[in-house]
Amino acid sequence: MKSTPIPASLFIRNREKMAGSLASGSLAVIMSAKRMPRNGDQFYPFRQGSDFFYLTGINLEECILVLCPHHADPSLRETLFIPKTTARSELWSGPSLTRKEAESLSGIREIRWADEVDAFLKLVLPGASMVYADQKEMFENDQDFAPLSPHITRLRMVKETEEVEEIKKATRITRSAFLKVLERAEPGTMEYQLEAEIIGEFTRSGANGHAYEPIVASGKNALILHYIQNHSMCQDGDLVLMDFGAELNNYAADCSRTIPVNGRFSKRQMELYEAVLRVFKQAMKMMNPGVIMADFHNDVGALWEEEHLKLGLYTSSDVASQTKADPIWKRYYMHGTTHSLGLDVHDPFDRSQPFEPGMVLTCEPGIYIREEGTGIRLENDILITENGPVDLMKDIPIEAAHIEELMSCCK
Ligand SMILES: [Mn+2]
Repeated sequence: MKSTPIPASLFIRNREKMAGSLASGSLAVIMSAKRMPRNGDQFYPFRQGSDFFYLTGINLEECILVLCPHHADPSLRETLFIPKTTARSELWSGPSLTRKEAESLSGIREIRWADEVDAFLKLVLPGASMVYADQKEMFENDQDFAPLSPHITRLRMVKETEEVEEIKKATRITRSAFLKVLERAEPGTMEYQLEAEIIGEFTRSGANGHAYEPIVASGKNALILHYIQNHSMCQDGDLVLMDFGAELNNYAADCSRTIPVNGRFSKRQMELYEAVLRVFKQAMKMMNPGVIMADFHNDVGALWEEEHLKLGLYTSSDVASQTKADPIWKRYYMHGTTHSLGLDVHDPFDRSQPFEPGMVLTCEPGIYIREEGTGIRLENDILITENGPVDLMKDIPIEAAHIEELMSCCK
């Protein structure tokens, strides 16, 4: 990790919460992610499994966490197995984690070598009332295992202060990357050159990299919701929609901004942009405890209906003939308004549950008009609190006039 590790107190608390949610006398086995082969002797960059990281703070492959939270012998309640460094692995990859380091990162006292796990499981499995596993193969083929993910999902939905801090750091890096983009964008710039500004700033700032494949979509490309080719030239008079976010200590930021390539919104672009910004601001205000995600999305759809009418995209007689199953606003707004954010850019979330203080959710309305070849989306990360929504990206320029000013002054 390039950044300061998260204090072990977070992972200790996460395991305590986990223990409270598991059946009495049960045991849980959680595996680290594997290195994924790329080609020949090469591997994709390693990214720890989010559930494993949530419970351990460890960024290492071939690790296994065994929790027997209610075991009579306290020394068997939490055991982390890590791979032993060999002379060969040390020569090629340098020293791996020592047991002392694993202990200080995770707060787990019992750190053992991975080759001891079989013997350990033989010792603790027979007494377990139930076994939870995080690997699908295990609980799908074997009825003796129960899936762990519903329990972790419930916990991961509400963020601890340390987690919000990491997300905030990721949003700050994302902000600097956006400022670089504003300096660089002009007619003739390639979309991938804007992407280069983003990754350049992420790398300089010590982020892991992108939290997800960035979208840099100029002109009509913005109509392709998951456009990631980023290979077109940004043309004078077009907009460029960007959806990007840094990952820091495995925590994601998720931001969308749409800017005029030449630094000035045309009259129509401004009308559309202001509509998206109005919906964004109103939608954000609705993000309060107790709200159900699907209702929130429909309420934002109703805001859109009003804006679409004002923009002349359809008429009130079109509105009168719409059906509840197929609301007319979906013509120009096809994606959801929010998702949970955390260790994953689309963090696990139980959509039947209402918003609660401590949740971090995106707010991302957009408009996509095929007839006009225009797509605009604005997206910030919002912390739900008892005292109303807190915009974690309020410092990332979003007002049209501010964007224009920044684009003119840095040219
Ligand atoms: Mn998003």
